Amino acid sequence: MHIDVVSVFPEYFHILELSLLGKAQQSGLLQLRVHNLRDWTHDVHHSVDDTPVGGGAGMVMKPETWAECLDEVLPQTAATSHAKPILIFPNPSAPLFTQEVAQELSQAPSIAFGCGRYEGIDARVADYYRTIGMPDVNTRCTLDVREYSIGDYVLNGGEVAVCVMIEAITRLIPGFMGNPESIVKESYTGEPLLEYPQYTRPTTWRGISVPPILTSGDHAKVDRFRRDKSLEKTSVLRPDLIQCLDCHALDKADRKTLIALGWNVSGAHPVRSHNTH
Ligand code: 6GU
Repeated sequence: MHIDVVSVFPEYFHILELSLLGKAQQSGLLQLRVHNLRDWTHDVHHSVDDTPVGGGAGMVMKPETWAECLDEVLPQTAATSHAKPILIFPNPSAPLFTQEVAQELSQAPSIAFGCGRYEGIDARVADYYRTIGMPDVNTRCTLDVREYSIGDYVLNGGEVAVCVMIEAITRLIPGFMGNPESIVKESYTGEPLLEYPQYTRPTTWRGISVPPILTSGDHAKVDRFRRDKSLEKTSVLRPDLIQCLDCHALDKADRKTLIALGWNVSGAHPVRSHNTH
């Protein structure tokens, strides 16, 4: 996968050289290029922002600098594939970036990210690349322009959000993980349940023992125990995820556990029964 990132703080992306992401870059599985937006400024102060038209607090990133930069960077992003290039702007006022989105984007041959700072980028930039696309006559095509938020809180800029997105996307590229099985059972892949608690040796530590079933050697019982712990944990911490489960996809034991946790499972999706707190 080829990833281009544009930011006024390219240093933020040094963390992507660590651990598995660093290895993926060394092996060529991932090609990451980070561009400094200020390289496309022409004034002595390398200014990239201006006051908002219509008034208000803060600064807005100027469209000219972004466009000069993207006109040069995007054809490089697109060069590696015939697919419609994807351009993503992190934005706290956008749809949520979910595991499903990460899964879809992990199939893309190339992605570009444009990190806004301050009050964001002039809104015409995303609109322009969505409707008019890239300028080069040979590569002229519209882009798949998207905006995503990583959660309901505000960060100072898009850099950290883009690091999060890149990590979530690239670890799903086939061959990225040493052990691809560890992805299969994770929270949010497939059925959206939180993961059961994990333990390692010693089986008793500071007087606290691991649940004895886990050392029984009975794999069916271990699987059931873990499944029940997942359901229990999700019911307490993320009841919204339980409400999304498909009751018809639940086995008998799942239903029994959910009923005991205070859910009615006779409809299409679980609903809270009245006999609970
Ligand atoms: Cl994508 N950007 C910023 N600045 N803040 C955020 C965010 C993105 N997602 C959540 N908060």
